[in-house]
Amino acid sequence: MIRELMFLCLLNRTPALINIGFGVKWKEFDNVLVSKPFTFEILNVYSSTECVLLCLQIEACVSVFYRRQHRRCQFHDVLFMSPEDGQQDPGTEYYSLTVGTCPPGYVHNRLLNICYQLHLDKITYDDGLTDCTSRGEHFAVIDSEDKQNHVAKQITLSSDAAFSYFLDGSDAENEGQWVFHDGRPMTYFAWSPDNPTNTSEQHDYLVASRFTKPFLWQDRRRVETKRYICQKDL
Ligand SMILES: [Ca+2]
Repeated sequence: MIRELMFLCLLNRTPALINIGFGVKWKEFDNVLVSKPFTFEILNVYSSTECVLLCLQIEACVSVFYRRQHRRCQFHDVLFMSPEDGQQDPGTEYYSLTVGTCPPGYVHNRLLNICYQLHLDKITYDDGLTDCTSRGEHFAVIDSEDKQNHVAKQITLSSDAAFSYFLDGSDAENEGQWVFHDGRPMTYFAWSPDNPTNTSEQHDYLVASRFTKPFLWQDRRRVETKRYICQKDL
């Protein structure tokens, strides 16, 4: 619950924008370093501004940790949501990048052209979808292995991974014919072993399951409660 409240606080506050364009400074991470795998790092970077601009040049870069005392710029392809995961490291600053119409606080993977938020409250499919659509969004569309791998990594590294997430995709209209929210047929699938089950009626809704890492899919019922991911079209 504490983690969820902290996450909500992070989302509800207005991040401080630094004055060079696209970097959003996450003040909660000041002097905290999340020591989880970074994609790579560049040394002899003399300012956080330069670090953010370097991230901007790399499409896969979602966020950066800048360690002033070491002049070290570390690039991540995920967004960290809680400084609880980090360790004290004086002089560390954290920035995420959201470019164009992707709002601050969202995960923006520019390489995959996807902009989304993880929502850590557990609710039904209908309630989650209502929340997404209230902002003009939909559940996250996973239509490639690259997106599946990215989102699975984002879930694993940025939140308590012991929960499953609703994604976009359903075969409620025609059993076995999976379509996205806009009716587009799904052609990529990352089913868990022995899924889809269709063991009873209404197993028609896509879930990234905590039971089969890295968050492979199951067909679940809309009345179950899960976390969920909302995606904003760019
Ligand atoms: Ca079904």
